[in-house]
Amino acid sequence: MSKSTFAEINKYDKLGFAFNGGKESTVVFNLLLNYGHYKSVIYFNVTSNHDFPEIRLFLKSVSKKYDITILEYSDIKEAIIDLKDKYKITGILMGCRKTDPHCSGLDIFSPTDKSFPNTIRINPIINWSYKDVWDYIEENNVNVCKLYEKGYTSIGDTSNTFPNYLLFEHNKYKYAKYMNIDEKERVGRIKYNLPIEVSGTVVKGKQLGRKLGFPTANIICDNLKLQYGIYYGNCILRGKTYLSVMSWGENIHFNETKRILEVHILSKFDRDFYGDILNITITGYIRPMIKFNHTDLLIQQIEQDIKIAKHNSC
Ligand code: ADP
Ligand code: RBF
Ligand code: MG
Repeated sequence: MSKSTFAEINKYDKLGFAFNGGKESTVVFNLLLNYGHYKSVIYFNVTSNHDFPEIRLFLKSVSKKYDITILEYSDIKEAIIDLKDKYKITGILMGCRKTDPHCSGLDIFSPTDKSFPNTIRINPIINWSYKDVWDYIEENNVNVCKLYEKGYTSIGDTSNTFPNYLLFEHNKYKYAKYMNIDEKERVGRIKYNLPIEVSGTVVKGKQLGRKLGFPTANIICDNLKLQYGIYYGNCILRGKTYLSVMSWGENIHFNETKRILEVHILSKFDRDFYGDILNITITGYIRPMIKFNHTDLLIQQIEQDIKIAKHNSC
């Protein structure tokens, strides 16, 4: 991104700006303040019932500080139609980067896809890396949403976005800019929305969980719509509710190919409870399933998962 890019952008008569309060749109807003005509832009955001309160607060504070109005829509296509119709916009500024889903083919100026109302998407930071974004934020003292201080590296909404487990150290999350593996930016985001409730009977397995130090109640649930990974939540056993960590999928560390839900309850029990029913509510996501180089590393990571579950659920 250079000044000359903004010279091109400034030729557009009336621009919309998809300002969602995430780090990229905040950087584009800052570029607009420095090089563009921010007062003549039409700001909008596509909101949902699951928006983070921190994002709402952040957008409110920006709109107050810079005296801008941010229009709210519930659907992006509806938004484009309305902005074209009412405000005669000829393009939309966005904070997309190539590493975002469906964005690898985009350039700084790209028309909308055939399935969208026709306009030009303008992506000033399309070629920036995760590190580029944080370097800019730091160099320009840009104020970003508080969620980035709580371990989030990429933000969707409360049903599908969790802190990045790679930032969890010494029982707390580090600031987002300290996550230094660009490809792991979206590791806290999932495809299906939480919470999810699932019930099942505890079945017997190879009894390996207890050898690792983490007995897991195994539940067969073939129709669980959830991406494989490590989660936390509550489970009710014989009328009592317990905090639990769970793994869902194939235990690739042990070359297993059968998918299974395993629940490790964070409480000690005197005896087994095979045959009992567990009512499970999965409330949070921790990380993907991993094949480690050594089983000791799996054990260490499970200890860390438990700390994350306790930290995130209080
Ligand atoms: P399996 O391979 O049969 O699942 P595990 O070694 O994983 O064997 O042990 C799980 C069993 O241990 C559970 O089915 C349950 O009956 C019992 N158990 C005891 N304490 C716990 C706990 N804290 N969390 C889950 N299961 C536990
Ligand atoms: N299995 C894996 O193959 N990879 C993992 O990263 C992994 N993480 C787990 C994290 C937690 C919190 C729990 C409870 C289990 C995890 N498992 C994982 C499943 C583990 O392999 C399984 O519980 C044992 O093999 C006993 O069945
Ligand atoms: Mg088990």
